[in-house]
This record gives sequence, C-alpha cells and structure tokens, in this order.
Amino acid sequence: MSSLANFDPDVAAIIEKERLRQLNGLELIASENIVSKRVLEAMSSIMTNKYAEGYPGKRYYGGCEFHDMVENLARDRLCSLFGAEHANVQPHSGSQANQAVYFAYLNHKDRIMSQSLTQGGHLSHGSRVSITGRWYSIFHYGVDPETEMLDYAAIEEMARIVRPNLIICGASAYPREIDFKAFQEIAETVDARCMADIAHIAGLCATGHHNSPVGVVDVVTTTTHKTLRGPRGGAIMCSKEDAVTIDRSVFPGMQGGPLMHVIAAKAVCFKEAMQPSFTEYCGQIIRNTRAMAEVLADEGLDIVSGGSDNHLILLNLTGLSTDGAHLTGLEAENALGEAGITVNKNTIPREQLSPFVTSGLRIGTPVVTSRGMKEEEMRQIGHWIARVLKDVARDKNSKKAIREVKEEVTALASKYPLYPEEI
Ligand code: DSN
Repeated sequence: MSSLANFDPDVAAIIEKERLRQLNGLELIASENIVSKRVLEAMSSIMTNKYAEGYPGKRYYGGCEFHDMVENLARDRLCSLFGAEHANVQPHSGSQANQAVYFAYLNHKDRIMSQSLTQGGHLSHGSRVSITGRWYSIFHYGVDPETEMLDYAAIEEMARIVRPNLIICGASAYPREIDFKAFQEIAETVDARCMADIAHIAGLCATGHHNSPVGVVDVVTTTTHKTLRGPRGGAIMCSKEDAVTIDRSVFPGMQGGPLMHVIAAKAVCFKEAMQPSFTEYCGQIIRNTRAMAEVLADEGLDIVSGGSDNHLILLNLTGLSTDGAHLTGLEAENALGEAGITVNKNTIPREQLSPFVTSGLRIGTPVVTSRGMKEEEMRQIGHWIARVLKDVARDKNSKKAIREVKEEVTALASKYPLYPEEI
C-alpha cells in the first residue's frame, strides 16, 4: 500500500482505520466474511485492466486469451464444487444474478412467488422498492406464525391459487434449513420454474452442511462473498439445456464488461472451497452459531424459530422492555456497535416497525469463525450481547454494560488476527 499512501494519504488513512475497526471489533454481520490474502491478490491484480465482453472463445475484444483461461477455470471449478452442469460467473452481484434469471425466464408482469422481505426474504425477490417488485407481479409467502419456520403445505396451497411462473426459495434472514426439494416439487405441481438463491448459505451447501439445491431446482443463484468466503460478486448455476438462455441474459441482457479481476478471485475462492479445511470451517460455523444461540436462549432472549441450523441467529427484541416501548433493532445495533460488536437490525415475523428501525437483530458467525474463534468464544460473545441488550433495555441512556463489554471485546479481538495462518 506504500504507493497509495504516498500519493493519496487520505484514502490510505481511511482504509487503515477500517482495517483497525475490523481487527479490534467483532464483526457479526451474517452476510460478511474475510477473504484470504490469495483472493485479495487476485482481486487487486492487472486482470482489472481488460474489457472481455462475451464469453470464453467468443469475445467482443481482442487480447482475451488469458481472460478466457481464467473464466473457464472459474466456471469449471464452480461446476465441480457444486456438481452443476453449467455455471455463469459474470454477475457483478447476487441481485444481478437474480435479475438475470428473471430476465431469462419471465415476461413483464409475470407472477413470482417468494419469501417476504420482512419474514426473511431479500430485496431482489420482488420487494416493492426494488425494480423486481415493479416489473413483475409479486406474491409473498411468509413463515408459520407459531413455529416461525417455512410451512410447505401453506406454500403449496398458495402456489395453487397464485399459479406463479417462478417460485423463489432462499433467504437472507432465515435461520433454519430450507427444503429445496419440497420447493421444486411445489413448482412442478403448478408448472412453474423454481429458483434457489443460496447467497447466504452457499459455503454450507458446497460442503454438505446444508442440503444443496444444485441439480434439484431449475436454477441456482448465489453470491461469492458470504459463507463461500470469496470476492464480492454473484454466480448462477443451471442445466446444460438452460445454459445459453442464462448466459445471454447475463450478457448482453443485464451487464456489459465482466469484472475479470473479480472472476480471477472467484476462481481462487472456488479452489479454496474444495479444500478439506474449508469443509471444517463451515462445520465450525454451524457449531459456533448453535453455541451462541444456546447462550442467548439461556439468557432469556427470544430467538426467532427457537434456534438456528445455519450461520445466523435472528433475535426478537419485543420482549426487552421496561417502560412499554421495547428496545428496537436500531437501538440494539447502536448499543452493540458502541461495545465493538457489529450486527444489523432486522425485521422479524409480524414486524410492526419500519425496516430502518425494526424489532429484531441478525447475528452471524462466518467472520469470527474465519478468525479462528470457536464455541467457547461464541458463548462469551453471547453473554456480552445479552448483557448490553438487557442494560440498554432497562435504561436507554446507560453506558455501563457498553463500557465494560467494549474492554473485553477489544481484549478478545486482539488475540485473533484477521488473517490466521489457515486462511
Ligand atoms: N444485503 C445482504 C444481506 O445482508 O443479507 C444480502 O444481499
């Protein structure tokens, strides 16, 4: 970074501050991770200099021979990682991967059935504030009000009434295992296509810690930067039969030039994900999340659906109140942030507040697991979270628990480098 620091000390100083924030705090955002130095190297390489519109062997620019090689590597590795027939590694993000699938299969105003944003779904699954919600006719399913889990019989009944063209499964705030086979079967009964968005759980699916939808549902989208621990970006997997339609929909349908430095980094990420150490990492994510969920439950906090099968926990804060007005997700996020614990406010089933305030908190373990923390540290962090939340719920101006926990957080975080040997 010395040439950057010499030329632009302002930007270099900001990056250094962010490095220290990541190092000295505990990042519990469920959709984040820490990429390896190898991924960072590929991402910051000269592969960024090139335009490579098109696909390997059929580009619209000269000089793409090495870009063909690296994109073929990324595609082949993604296919063997998940057992997919075809992969497209060009989507710049998960949202763009999703939109490319819609563009491939749907017409304006066609019907999509998807999990509602307030009950765990994603913005790009047809939220009213997203282009996907304006362009298509959206029908949302939610979770069962009692179990707070997906109710496949209710989803099937809804599908029979709605007769959707596409059913989307996959979520960004759902702590339980998703039955992808059940979704595909429901889609088949109503002649719909089925898309699984595994952005959050891709690493878990690739390593057998969650059932995989690849080869089960019609098309699978993902991001590469969450549990998969690669560069920020998206990808799509589908059958050979749908390959041309999907590829055309990504380019030229949705995007122009692919980010070739990111595609090189995706290839590195997919190789890393094939290593036994990555399988062990994903298993540790699950063990860590369970350990933290147990402590939070023992502390009397309300965990949506009563637990977690994956990398995240969703807390319902509506029981945390002393004066009638419960602690909001926004207040909880701010209090924990002051204590050095970064989480995000999140809507919960039966949400009464706006998405900017919310009554819930989403907590994820992929980053701290990458740093080498295990169940013992998760239990400790769970107690700290409970201590801060209970203290600010009792007195919204209290800084007592925040101050105490912040000291302990800094001491713990300093023992775990951002880059332990294994990554
Ligand atoms: N924004 C991501 C998340 O935090 O879940 C999904 O795109």
